[in-house]
Amino acid sequence: MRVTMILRAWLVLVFVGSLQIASVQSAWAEDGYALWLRATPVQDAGLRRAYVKNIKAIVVEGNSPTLLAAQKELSDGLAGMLGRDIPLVQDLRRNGNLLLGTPGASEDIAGLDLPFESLGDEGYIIRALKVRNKRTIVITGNTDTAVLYGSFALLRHMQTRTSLTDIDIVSVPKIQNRILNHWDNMNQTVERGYAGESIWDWHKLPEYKNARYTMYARATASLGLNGTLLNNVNANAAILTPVYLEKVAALAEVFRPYGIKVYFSARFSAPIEIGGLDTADPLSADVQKWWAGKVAEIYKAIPDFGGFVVKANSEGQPGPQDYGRTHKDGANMMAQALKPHGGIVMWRAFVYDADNNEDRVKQAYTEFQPYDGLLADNVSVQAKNGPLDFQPREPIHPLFGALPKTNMTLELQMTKEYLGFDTHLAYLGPMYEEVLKTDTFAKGEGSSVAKVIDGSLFSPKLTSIAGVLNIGSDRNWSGSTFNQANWYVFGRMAWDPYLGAEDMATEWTRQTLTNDDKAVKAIVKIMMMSREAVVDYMTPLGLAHQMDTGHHHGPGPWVDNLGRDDWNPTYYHRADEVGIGFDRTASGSNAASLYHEPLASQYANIETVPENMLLWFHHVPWDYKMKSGETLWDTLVREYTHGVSEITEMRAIWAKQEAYIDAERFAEVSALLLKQEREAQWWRDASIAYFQTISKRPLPADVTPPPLSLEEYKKINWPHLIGY
Ligand code: BDP
Repeated sequence: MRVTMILRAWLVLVFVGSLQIASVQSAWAEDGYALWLRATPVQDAGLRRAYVKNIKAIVVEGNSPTLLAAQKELSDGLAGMLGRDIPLVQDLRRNGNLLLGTPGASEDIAGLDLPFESLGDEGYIIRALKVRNKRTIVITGNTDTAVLYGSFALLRHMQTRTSLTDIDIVSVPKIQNRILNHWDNMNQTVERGYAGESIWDWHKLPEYKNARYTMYARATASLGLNGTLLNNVNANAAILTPVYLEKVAALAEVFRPYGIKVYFSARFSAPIEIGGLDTADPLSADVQKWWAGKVAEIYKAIPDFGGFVVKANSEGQPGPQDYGRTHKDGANMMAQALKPHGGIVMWRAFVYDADNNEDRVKQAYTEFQPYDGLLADNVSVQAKNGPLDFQPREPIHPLFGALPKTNMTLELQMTKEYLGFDTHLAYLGPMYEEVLKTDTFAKGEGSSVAKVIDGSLFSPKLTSIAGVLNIGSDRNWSGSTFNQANWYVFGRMAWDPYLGAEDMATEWTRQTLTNDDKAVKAIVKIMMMSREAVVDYMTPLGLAHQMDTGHHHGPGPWVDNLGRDDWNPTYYHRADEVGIGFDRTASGSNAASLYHEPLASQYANIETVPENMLLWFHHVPWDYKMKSGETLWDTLVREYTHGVSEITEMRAIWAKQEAYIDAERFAEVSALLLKQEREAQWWRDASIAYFQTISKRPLPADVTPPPLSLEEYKKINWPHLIGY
């Protein structure tokens, strides 16, 4: 009896002690480095007891590096959450087992009645059941990588404090290639990067592998992403040289256990720059031979290499058109080199030409649509979500739904080049959801972009999604706490493009910030308001590309002197004494006609176009009556103003969360929201000051006028910004 009491007291001490260690550790770690992989102690005693009852021991059937990684995630995560070590055992205990493995390696698992045939290579099952009559939670799939994904999913389940009793999850990725795109230069700067330097320390590789690489792989795999493009699409051919291949091989070794393949941006003129040829013409036999040899060399160093992304004949990059050839010729030539090794080419559709006067948002369609059915089956056309360039809001790219016989990759941007860099809080989940849910009507109603991308609409051979990442050497990875949520939501939606933005915000908040129900609700509210607020104070009602030159920080609607017409904000807003907006109907560029019906007519008709895209498609008189009954001019002013007041409200909501958030991140977010409010005000004031000189109309009576003159706003400039 006494022995039992002493034992109990000791256990309590150990438990409390480990909780304290865990919280000291987490207090130390709350600088954001741990991302959403924080396994903090479960405070609810009942839930904790239930977890402990369900998981008393871990059994791993197999010893591959991937399974060891899965086991380590579970051991560390469970210890953090439950305050005790969960032993790793060889055999199933009486009850409360966590059993990991594939049916190929485990007889016990092979004997279970589970739907393995529906899982493919990466899908997983987590199910509470009896194995040899012992209560067990099994995490399984057809490959060790699938088991790793399932392990992360179980931890996510517990980090969001969901019950494990009767857990039954079957999850299969809907898109095959789920790829992060780094726009990282070889000198460690990052194009459009606002979170420090590139995390790839090329100088120290291959000898020194920074611990960050493993952490990066863990975070990436925890979301189910399976590829990473290491270098900027404005590519340097150096990455294809032996010195760098050795460095990349070292990175690939770190990533391999986590199921992550590496990809390169391949510079089209590499045969000249590093190959000693005098041409990069895709139809030249020498060029073809060079690429075939180069690809073989890459696969020798990195046997599971994923393939190339190519930005060609766009913004000054070399490409097949330099030799009178086409994108099709270029893409198919590279595809041929990769084909014997199982590699793929993602050929970017972000093309527009200095000598082409066609509306920029039509050019990619004009270039690529005629190639439908003519591209090799290991080529995928990679198009940005909208036809212009990652603006706060754009309609979908008309190529989605226009290439039924072509593989397509959707490219999203996590780095907020046009949405306030690292400082403005703009959760992009709602934008991604808006894009994915948009109906292309390519095969009648119900032909969403998600269905184009996941292959369920046209059954392409490859399905892919890419996201331009927002991380760097900053301790918190993304330059700000909330920017981490964009990496998170991209990854989760890449796995399943039908997931909801709000659910993902909730998941992220619970894992990253707090599990207090009220605080979670408040924080998710802020997140869900944020992107629309940015749209309102930067580019309301379908305006686009109003950012200042080059760096894209702050307003520049007056800019009209750049080298190309379609780099100027004035080209996009077209404000004159009559009205504002870009006529993309039949009387203008007719870009609306590139969409399938009924979308084309809906956009082309000023009465039916969604108001949030009005000025994208129409040149609208200042006095046009909006649905609210107010004029366009008054509405425009109100939208800008509303954007600012949304940030004020977000700040007020955040201020009330102090008790639930660690001091470091609370202070950081508070400070950045203040900066955002000031900059939103600047955006609003400068934009109104400028457009009023053209509309020549008074502001609505209840609206505060901008405090400075237009000339003063024009003088604000930022000569030392990073990221471009
Ligand atoms: C634009 C960026 C530029 C990129 C380009 C691209 O301003 O830095 O190189 O997109 O996607 O948004 O190629």
